[in-house]
Amino acid sequence: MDVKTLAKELDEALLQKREIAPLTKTHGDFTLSEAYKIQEEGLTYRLGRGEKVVGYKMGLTSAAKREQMNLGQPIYGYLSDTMYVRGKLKVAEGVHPKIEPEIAFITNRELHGTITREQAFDALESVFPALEVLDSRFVGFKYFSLPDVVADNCSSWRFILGAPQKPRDPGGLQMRMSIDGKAVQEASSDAISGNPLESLVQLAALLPKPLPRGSIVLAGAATAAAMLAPGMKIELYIDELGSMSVETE
Ligand code: OOG
Ligand code: MG
Repeated sequence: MDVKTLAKELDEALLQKREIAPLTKTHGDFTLSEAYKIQEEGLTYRLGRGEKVVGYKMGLTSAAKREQMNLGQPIYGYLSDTMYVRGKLKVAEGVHPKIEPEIAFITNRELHGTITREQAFDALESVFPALEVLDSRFVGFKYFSLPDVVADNCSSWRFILGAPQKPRDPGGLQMRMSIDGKAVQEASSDAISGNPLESLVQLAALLPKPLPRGSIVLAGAATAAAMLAPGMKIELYIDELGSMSVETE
């Protein structure tokens, strides 16, 4: 298993909008820590193209997501400035994108290592309703292993933030995602590890280096993701945090 070869294969698939077989199928098994090395190597290509890291995403923090992907533990990936969508979401720029309801934070201090939920709360600069758009590089977006997903930056592709809200406990909030006016997914924010603040606790513990102040953090989806097509309007309503929407083309 060569970290550079695998990272290059994923990066080319990303640039060419091409599906590839799961890396563990073509190159044999590798460990989760090797997978994070592939993820990091992949990031160097993107930094070389001028992208900047603006934060991190947590994934598989809800039982609904772990069941949808048949994978078992929370993982993280990076978010770059070019992944942040402010206008319409262009579905054709991806392979088979899916959207999911999340809560996001911006942090007001550096975080690293073991922190409590209270310390995570004190580190909130703002809280947002957020949508993550996933797009796996792997065929059919399924039947891959945890190391495959982590190497592929945890399927992260685009994200959208609603209006920033003052720091508040993000637990116990009802979340509803609708597509073209029809509710497609609904859950309490507690579906995210019991409280979305736990995602910040988990990220600080998992990251090998400090999480910088001012980072955007996606807490992970509260429900399974929904397939996207051009011409859709996706809305997310979260109690106390308000509504946001994005249109696809
Ligand atoms: C892995 C990424 C999971 C989440 O919010 O749970 C994720 C995947 O579903 O491909 O982003
Ligand atoms: Mg997600």
